[in-house]
Amino acid sequence: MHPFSKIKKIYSSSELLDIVFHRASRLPLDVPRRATPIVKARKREVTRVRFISDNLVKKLVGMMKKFPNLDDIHPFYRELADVLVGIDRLKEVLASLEGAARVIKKIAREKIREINFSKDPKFAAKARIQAYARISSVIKKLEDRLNFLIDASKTLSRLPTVNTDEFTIVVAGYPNTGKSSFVKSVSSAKPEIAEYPFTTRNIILGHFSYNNNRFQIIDTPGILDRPMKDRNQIELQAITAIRHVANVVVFIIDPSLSCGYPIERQLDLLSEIKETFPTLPVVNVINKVDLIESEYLEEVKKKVDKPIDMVAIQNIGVQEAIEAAIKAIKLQGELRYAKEAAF
Ligand SMILES: Nc1nc2c(ncn2[C@@H]2O[C@H](COP(=O)(O)OP(=O)(O)O)[C@@H](O)[C@H]2O)c(=O)[nH]1
Ligand SMILES: [Mg+2]
Repeated sequence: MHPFSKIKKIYSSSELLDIVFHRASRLPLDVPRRATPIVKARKREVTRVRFISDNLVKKLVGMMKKFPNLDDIHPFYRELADVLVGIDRLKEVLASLEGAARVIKKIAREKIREINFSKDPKFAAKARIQAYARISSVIKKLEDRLNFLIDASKTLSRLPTVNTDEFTIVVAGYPNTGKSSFVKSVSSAKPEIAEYPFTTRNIILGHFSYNNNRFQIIDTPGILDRPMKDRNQIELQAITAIRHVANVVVFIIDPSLSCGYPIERQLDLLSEIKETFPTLPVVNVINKVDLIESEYLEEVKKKVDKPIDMVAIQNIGVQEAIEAAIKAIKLQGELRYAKEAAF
């Protein structure tokens, strides 16, 4: 579950009007048979106006209430929502639903009073028609905003469920270096596959426990596997969002060249990732060591800070990599704690 997973169906202006007015036209009216024509008319028209008003207000407020309070959601989701649909616009639109509900209530109140004071069935009907017209125009004015909300709700409800309470390990490295193999080998259950709106490829989320702590490991294809200069603004913001959940980055290097990227380019990406996440520890892992000569491995290891050897597909070095990541998270936490305590 994530902050936008409860969003209900958003109705367009015309859907709202169609549903509510259609139902109003079929309302059962239990007016005493012997009542005078004006008493019958008042009762009939008041019932209709009240029905229209109550139902539209209920639908508008209902749609709005299913959205989370945008000031309370986790920064990861706020950042994503901001890139995807714009937080300010979303706030404005949600507030306008509430505003419209208030206006509709006011119109209904006024017109119901007019109906109750009318002396002639014709005037009662006229007041009801005026109420319908004014209420419809309030709903029609919401058209663009509701259409925006329909698109926004589709996009936001599909966001991946990232558990913002678990410690989070983010896996980075060029394509085919073994990131997914690593995530699979670490996770207790089958990793979840979720859409991430910035790439055509899905992100992969694994979970595991270590010393009674819950950890989550995220593989983000298309996000942290390419030089920053090749990215557009939206992708950069997608990276920023990741920063809000990440506690440590595990960077995977494939020295065997079977991934298709020369080692120098992989090391450049590593530097870039360190610059992008200046406050995060980065654990360096050299994967596919089964495919290379030991002399070459030693040469590569000289270029990398505290490298860990791994053969992800044989589960060799995976535990060491995870322990290094957890140790880095712990150290980071202690440093932060020490810094806070110093003040
Ligand atoms: N020989 C060898 N192959 C590996 C190792 N790790 C991954 N592979 C293979 O490398 C390819 C790419 O791995 P994958 O995990 O999909 O890489 P990703 O694109 O970074 O997620 C796959 O064919 C894996 O089976 C390893 O340690 N040794
Ligand atoms: Mg992969």
